[in-house]
Amino acid sequence: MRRAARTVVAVLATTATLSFVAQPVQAHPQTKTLRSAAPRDLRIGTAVAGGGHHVEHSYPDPFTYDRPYRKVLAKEFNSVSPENQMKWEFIHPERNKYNFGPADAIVKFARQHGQAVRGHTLLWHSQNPAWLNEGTFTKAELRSILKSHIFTVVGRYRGQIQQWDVANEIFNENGEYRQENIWIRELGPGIVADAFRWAHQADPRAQLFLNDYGVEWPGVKVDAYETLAKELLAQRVPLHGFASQAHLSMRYGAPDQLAGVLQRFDDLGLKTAITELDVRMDLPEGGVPTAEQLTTQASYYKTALDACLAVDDCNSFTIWGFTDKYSWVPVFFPAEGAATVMFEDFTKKPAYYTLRDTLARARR
Ligand code: 9MR
Repeated sequence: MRRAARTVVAVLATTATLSFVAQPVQAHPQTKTLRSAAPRDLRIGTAVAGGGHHVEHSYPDPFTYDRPYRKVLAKEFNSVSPENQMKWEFIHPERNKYNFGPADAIVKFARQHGQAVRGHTLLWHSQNPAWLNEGTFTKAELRSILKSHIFTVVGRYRGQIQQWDVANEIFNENGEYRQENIWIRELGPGIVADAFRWAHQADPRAQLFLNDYGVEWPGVKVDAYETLAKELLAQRVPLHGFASQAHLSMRYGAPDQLAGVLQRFDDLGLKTAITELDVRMDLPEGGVPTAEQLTTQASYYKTALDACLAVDDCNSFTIWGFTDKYSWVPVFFPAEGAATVMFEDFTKKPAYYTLRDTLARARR
């Protein structure tokens, strides 16, 4: 379908050139924002800043209190992913206590602004609460804790979450199950299938995903996911998608093999998605990226978007925050930064315009 759209654009462009159309000024009148430029079958998303590293900063919760931020969030995106607000340590801080307020607010905002929500995440090794990490539980108890968490959280937002990252980062760089994942270590890898089954029972309409970083190029990690996906599908486990987070660094080159990776999962009948794209760079002294760096960054963003556009069932393209003001990158990679598509004052970088133009061209 997207191929057909490109043909139409080409034909129109030819016609316009030949007949010298009087008012060519608004070549893409629909291209004012990312969401309005995008093909109708592609959601354009962002992480919604809050929790996690933001807690260490002196600013108040960005999603709740930064009005200009909220305005851009509503205007530019038609999908949102809670950056931390649905993670275990945030939403389930004590064994018998859930903290739904912040996640509820995001889901409500999304409803008001015609946005889909990507739920993140249910089974992960990181950002688990102390009561879970440090508790002493039997295997049966752990299993029932996970099951009841999934039924409670997925059930609460039943019908309101388009895609759930059910299993996040379950393999290490060698393609082995991560032993620091409490669920896998204590209950064995079979727990992954159960998590998908429980999430599906709790919300039969949500699309259920495997999600990871370091899968932008072929290698043992991608192989591990492909093998797992085949196994789960053969067992009729409700797995619907595979997602590449795509946290990129200009140190390691453009994601020029991403389309091929996504295609392998599309070939299995799965949906694919880009879920956490950002492109960090080594900042010069003074912290301001050079024009050349911004151009290279834009080209990486475009390569990632092109990969998604090239694959039939890649219907969700999410960047991990849209402004450097709140990016996680400088906190975790002190020498690097400027990873998002807008500067701290929300002015747009070349990466923003490149994404918008590429979306507009791909739109039917
Ligand atoms: O952006 C998130 C940041 O606020 C948290 O402090 C951090 C802690 O692990 O997690 C960040 O988000 C991660 C996401 O949930 C999973 N993939 C990697 C992301 C960047 O670390």
